[in-house]
Order: sequence, then structure tokens, then C-alpha cells
Amino acid sequence: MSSQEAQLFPHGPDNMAPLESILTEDKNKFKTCNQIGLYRRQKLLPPGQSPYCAELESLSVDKDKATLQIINQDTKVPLRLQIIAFDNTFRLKINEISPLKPKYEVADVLVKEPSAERISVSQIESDFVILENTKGPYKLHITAKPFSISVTAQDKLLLSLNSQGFLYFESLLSPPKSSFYLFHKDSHGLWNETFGDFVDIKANGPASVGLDVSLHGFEYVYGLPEHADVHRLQNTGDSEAYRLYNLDVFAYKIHDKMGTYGSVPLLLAHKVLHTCGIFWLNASETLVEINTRATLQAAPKTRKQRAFPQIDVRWISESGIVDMFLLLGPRPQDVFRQYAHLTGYQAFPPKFSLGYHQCRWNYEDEADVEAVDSGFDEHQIPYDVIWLDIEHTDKKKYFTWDNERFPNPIRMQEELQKKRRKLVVISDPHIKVDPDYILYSEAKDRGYFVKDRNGQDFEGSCWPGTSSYLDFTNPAVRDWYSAQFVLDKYKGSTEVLFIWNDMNEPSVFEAPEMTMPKSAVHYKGWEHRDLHNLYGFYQQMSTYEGLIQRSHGLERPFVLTRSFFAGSQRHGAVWTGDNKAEWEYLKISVPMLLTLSVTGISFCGADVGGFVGDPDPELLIRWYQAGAFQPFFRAHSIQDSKRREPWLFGANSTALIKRAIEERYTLLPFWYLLFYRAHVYAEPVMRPLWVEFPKNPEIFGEEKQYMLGNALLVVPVLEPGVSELDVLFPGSGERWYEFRKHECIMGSLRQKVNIALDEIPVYQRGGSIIPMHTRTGKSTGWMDDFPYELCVALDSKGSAEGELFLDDGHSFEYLQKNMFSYRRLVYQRHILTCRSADTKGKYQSQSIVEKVKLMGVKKQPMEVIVHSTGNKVSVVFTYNHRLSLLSLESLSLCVSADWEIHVKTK
Ligand code: NBV
Repeated sequence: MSSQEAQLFPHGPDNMAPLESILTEDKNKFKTCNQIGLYRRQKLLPPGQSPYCAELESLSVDKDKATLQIINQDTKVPLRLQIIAFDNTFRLKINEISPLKPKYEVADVLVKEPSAERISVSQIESDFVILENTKGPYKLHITAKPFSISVTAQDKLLLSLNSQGFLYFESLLSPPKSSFYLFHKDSHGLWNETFGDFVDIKANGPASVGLDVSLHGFEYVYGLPEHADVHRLQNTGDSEAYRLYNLDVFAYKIHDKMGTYGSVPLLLAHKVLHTCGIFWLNASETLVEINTRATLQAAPKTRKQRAFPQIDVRWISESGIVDMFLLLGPRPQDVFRQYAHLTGYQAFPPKFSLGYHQCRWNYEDEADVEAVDSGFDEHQIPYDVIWLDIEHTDKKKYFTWDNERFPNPIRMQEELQKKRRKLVVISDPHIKVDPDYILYSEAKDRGYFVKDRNGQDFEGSCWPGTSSYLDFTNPAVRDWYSAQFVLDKYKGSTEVLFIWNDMNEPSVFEAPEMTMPKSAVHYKGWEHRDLHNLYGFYQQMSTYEGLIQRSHGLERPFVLTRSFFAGSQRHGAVWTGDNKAEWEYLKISVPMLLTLSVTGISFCGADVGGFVGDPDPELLIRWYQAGAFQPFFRAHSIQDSKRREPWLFGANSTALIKRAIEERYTLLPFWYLLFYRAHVYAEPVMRPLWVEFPKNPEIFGEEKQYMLGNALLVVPVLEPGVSELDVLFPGSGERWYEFRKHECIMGSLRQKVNIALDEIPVYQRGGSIIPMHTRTGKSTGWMDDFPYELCVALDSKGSAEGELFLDDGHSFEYLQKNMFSYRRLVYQRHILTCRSADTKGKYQSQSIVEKVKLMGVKKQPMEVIVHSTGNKVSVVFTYNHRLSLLSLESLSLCVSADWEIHVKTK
């Protein structure tokens, strides 16, 4: 052990003596904006005095690209602006024309270079030019002096860029000759920057970039995860800017704009008739300021002055170039598609991963795993996955097992497999410095670790003690790491083992802000500062590829990551890290997940029960009830917490937790469909109300309740002692039906509803059909052939529609061999039909629809007749007048076949 290590781990790294120092909630470990040099530098820029001018004579427009030179009048440094257009999106790239050294450009986040549509000049004058994309209604007006760009839609101003004059571009310089300069106090943080005891030496000097965008007519902006904060982005005013810098923030403070584990530099703006997105493709430390204001403008007809809202957004990044995408919608769904087209769609999760996950730091040994596993059977609670945290390894050497605690991991997994359950184990990116550890020695020999600024392998401390960090930005390292997951390489693994990537911000103890020093050096010589926010993205990417290779491209992987970037949705799931077992953290989980969801990451969740601390039974029950209706559903707790398996809180709590988990399992067909639609159409699974009710301004700020797909309104109980909830039923003319009690409530009302501890307030939207299972099994694997129930909720016109997606639940055959069955369910004019939604599908399910519940059927039917396979059969039904509820039971209709149910009223 080195002396530094001895200090850090007085009892050896395994005993983790310094946990207290690592696991502090000391915010001073992290910077505030004013402690960030690049922010201070850019804040010196006076507003409204941009030194940049566009040289319109340099404009060249070939068929799919416009190029223009812009020049800084003070420094005379010329920049090149490139504009391309596609699918109501403009991409604006600004880079130096003849740089001394190139600046970092993000690779691998965009799924491909977008193929540009035709762009042309619609007008050019001495001081401005108007460009248009021949396919869309949007135009770009470029003003020469000072340089600014406005985007209009049907001649209405939508966005403007550099209208505040904050375009900023620091070109890379040669280092100053005198080393004295490198080390003397540098208050602007140009060549060095101090934070506490840490000094950041900047080999390339200042490199920051910035740009402002004003959103005209907008009052609501969202996005920019990850912050433990409300869904609607707040004015930053004179306070802290939103920081996008991936950090390991243990027990993060809530309502804070500091960076946490992941970053998606996508901001969404919404108003009644327009939604747009601004995607700032930059992976270095980024700060975003938001200022809402109102300008006085003359109303079009009356010419009366009225306040016109505007949001000014300012993007500030440490390095790289300006690469901005304007996603112009106009509907929320268009923006989701435009963004997914660039950064990828949600990976289609294997079905098991939509079930319930049981995690703890740590399940101690094989006997513990077995006991917990059988606990679920004893209490007849469904669950799919048990998780092993860092203690399962031999001295925190990932891909190994602690032989004493886990002498026979294969047998353990076989036992799980018999019950159709899975195992997830952790695999962190830090690799123990230990020449006898094959992963370490091989990576070292191949030069696969991130280097320090002197060219040596970077060494930092983490769970195993001194560690080096794999350089996942190098494709060869990613390939090599992927290959470690192959079954004969990863000893003790089987095909039911899946992966959890933690600590991949990356977390480095005793380092500035507990992360990798920015001066560390990656593949091709890029500094860590250039790509910091991409580190976790790349690890998950490589893990995902590894699991694909392991199954020879046949099976869909499951990989959970803590750190993420734009595009991480392609590789699996994300969770919100180390929350606390407190009501406030349950409450904040909803807006945090909504924000992730609208920025492409549909498969997201928060630790159920809260990671740090011990929840009381009420909090735990309410958390299970909330978690069952959130996309990734995993209970997890810290090492020194009390055990928390669902049956440890008394019979009543067990029953309620069990019921919440069962609710999740009955709704699996619906979850599966929502994930399929996220995967194919980029529709968020969990949706803020503004996405479903984009024309109702009164709900644009709502974040306690949300929608699952377009059909279920979820109102989780987020406070203790609640017996009554104030529920907002959105949409005038909408009908809502209590999910289990079928009572109908009209939209556009706020209504008080009584809520007992055993109730989860969930409402089905009139006009929707929700597919469910009629009962639950031990795990999702037992439920494939279970019968279905269709919940048909009629709208005011007496119609409803829905879908059902079926495949084997785990392979890529739905994609490669059309082995899927995509069914469309429509209720119209008293007939429910089940037809194919995609005739390419070849999958034949054995399952049947056993029950159909129709809510909102105004009259008692005379007869109900089923038409299937050429037969017509009259079926038994019950009708409840008070609830207008028609129930059909004991049906036997094949889900993959075409059939009709006729409800005869006269
Ligand atoms: O691996 C241990 C934990 C893990 O349980 C947790 O979920 C992660 O967010 N990990 C962080 C490292 C230590 C946290 C204090």
C-alpha cells in the first residue's frame, strides 16, 4: 500500500475506513459557478455588444449546406459558420477557420451524420441574408453587424441567436514561454486554476465557447438533466447557473442546480402552439443560464401594447466548438423524434428488466441471495432480478468473485434461472492497480488507461484502493472491454447475468470534485476536460456491446448506468443515484424522471425506499407505490442501512408492497408497449402533462402528476399522512376513469379524492385501451402465456383505441426476423376489433384475451357477440349501471388473431 493509500484506508482498502470522508454531504467539495474560471471569463462579456460580424460576401450555398465567415472585430480571428437543415431541424456549427490546434468535436453521440435537405438563399442584402430550407416553414435571417441569427416560422419570430451578444470563442493558443506564468496566480483561470488544494494545469490554455439563444413567446423551458430539481427550468438570474458536469454527489442536495451524475445538453421550450428543442452538442463542463422576461410589443390587430414573454438562454462550455441543433418541432412529439433521429432511440429493454428489481449494497453471500430469493416465493411477491454490489468481487476487482462469499456463482445463477430470474452485478470503470489482476496487467500492457498530464497511467483512488481508469473513449479499449463479458472470459458468469455501471462520472476519491482531473489525457491526446461528460456514456456503450457479443448478437442487453450523456438511451437504463430515504427525495424523483424522459432517456428510475437512511413503513409503502409506476423499478439501499426486503415491515406493509409490485406486473403488457413505442417512435414512456395536453397552459408547470403513455394519469402520494389528494384532471371534454374502481371523472377539474394507504391514485383516460395480464407470476418469465385483460375506457364519443406488442421478450428477432405481433385495438360504434398494426409481424402468441372491461358504456347491452375465426358466439356479460361498466369474462380470444366483439344495445 502506498503511503497515500495507507492514509486513505488505514485498515486496508477493503475495510473502507474512510467511508465517512467519502460519504459526506459536504457541498464545499463541489464548485459554485464563481469558482469556475471559464464562467468568470465569459461573464466579463458586456451584453449587447457582440464583437462578431458576419461577412455576407463569403456566403456560399451548395445544395445542402450554407457556409459563412464570421469575424471577431477585436481579435480579427475568423470563424466558419456552417448551416445544414433536415426534418425541421437546423444544425449550426461554428469553428475556427485556421486554428493553431483543432478543438474537440463530439463523436459517437450522433447515430450518424444527418443527411441534409436543400437549403437556399431567399433574399440577400448588404446587411442581411435570409436562408430557407425548401422543405419546411422555417427561415433563418442572418444579420451581418453585429452577427445574429433569427429563426422565423411563417414570418413570426421564434428564436434568435447571439441577439444578446454572448457568442464567445476562445481559440487554442501556444503555451506561454515562461513556466512561471503557468504557475503564478491566474485569476481568470486561463492556464491554471485552483480549487481547494487542487491545481488544474491547462496544457491548451483557455478554450471556452458560448452562445445565447432567445426563445420568443415562450414561458416554459424544461430539460438539461441531471439536477435534483423541479421539472420546469427556473430563472437563474443572479444565482447559480444550471451546471452540466458529471459528478458523484453522495446524497445530493435537492432544489439545486449543481451538476450530478449525468448530463443531457438538451433544452425544450414549450408554448401553446409550438414546442422546440435546443441541443448543444458539447461534452465539456457546461453552464446554462436562463432568464425569463417580458418585452412590450404591439398586438397584431389592435396594435395595443402587450407583454410578450421571452426566455433568454445562455450556453457556456469549457472547450470544444459551437455545435447547436435547433429542433423546431412544432409538436412535442416532433421534437422527440427530431432528437432521437440525431442521438438514437431508447434501447428496447428485455421484458424482465421491466419487472421489479431487488438490490442492496450488499447481498452478502450466496446464502443471502438464496434466502432473499426464496423470501419472494414465500410471500408470493413477483420479482425478476437480484443485484450484487461491489462486495461480490474479490477486493473490488470487477469481473471476479469473492470466493468465500460466492464460491459457486454459476450454481447460484442456475438456481435463479430455474425460477426464470436474473442477476445483475456491478462493474465500475476503475481498475485496481495490481499486477496480478489480469484485467489490470493486460490493460496496462496495451496502454488502455487514461494518462495523467505527464503521460503516465493516471492513478486515483476508489473502492479497490489505487486504481487506473480505462479509456473508454478509445474504440480499441471499448472493444477489449466488451470482450471481457464473453461467457468463457468472465468466469462465473452465465447468460442470466446483466450489468450495472456505477462510479462512471468517473468518481475518483481525493480528487478535484471527486472526479478525474481535467488535465488527464485520453485517446488521441484529448484532455479529459474536453470530453468529461462522455466518460460514463462510453462505458455503458462498451458494456452494452459486450452483452450483445456475449449472445452473438441475439439477445437484448440490460445495462444500468449512473453517468450518462445525450444518446445514453441507446444503451439501456439510468437511475438517479444516491438519494435519501426521505419524503422530499421521493417527491423530487418525479420531476427528475420527467426531465430525463423528455430528453430521450425513457428507461429511468430512482432507488425505491431511498438509498441513504432507513425509511419508515409509510414512506417505504408510498415509495413502492410510486416506483411501480416509474419506468425502472428497483429498490436499493446503502451498506449500513437496515435490511429492507418487502416482508420486513409487518404483515400489513408486506401486503401493501406486494400489491404495488403486483400492480406493476399486471400492467406489464402496457409497459412493454410503451417501451416499444419509445424504441420505435421516440415517445417518452413517462410524460409530463404538457406533452399530452400541449394546449392547456394551466398544466405546463405541473410535475406532481404525470402520464404513462397517453393513457394513464398517475398521481403518486408524495407526502406523509395523506388521506385526501387534490387531483388535476386535465383536458376539457376528457373523461377519466379511476383505474380500479371505474368511477368516471370529467376533465378540466381539480378534484379532491380520498386516498387510503392501500390506494395508488391512477386514472385511465377516456379513449384509451390498456392491455394487462389477469394475474401475476413469480417473475415476468412466467407470465408470457398468461391471459390478458383489456381495459377499454370510452371517450365522450363512445370510442377508444390501444395497442399491444408481443414478441419473445428477450431477443432481437422482432427486428431481425419480424418475429413480433403488433396488435391494434379499436372500439368504435359499439364494436371492439383486434387487428394487426403491422402485417410484417410473424409472431404467433398462444395467449388469449380472457377479460374485457368497458368503461363508459351508457346503456345495458341486449347481447354481446364475439366474431372470431368465422364464428359468432354470444357471450355472458355483466353490466353495472352506476358505473356504466360492462364486463366480459371467460373469453378465449387469441391475442395474435383477428376478432371482433359486438355490443348490441338494441
Ligand atoms: O457500489 C456502492 C454504491 C452503490 O450501491 C450506489 O448505488 C451507487 O450510487 N456506489 C454508489 C458507491 C458508493 C456510494 C456511497
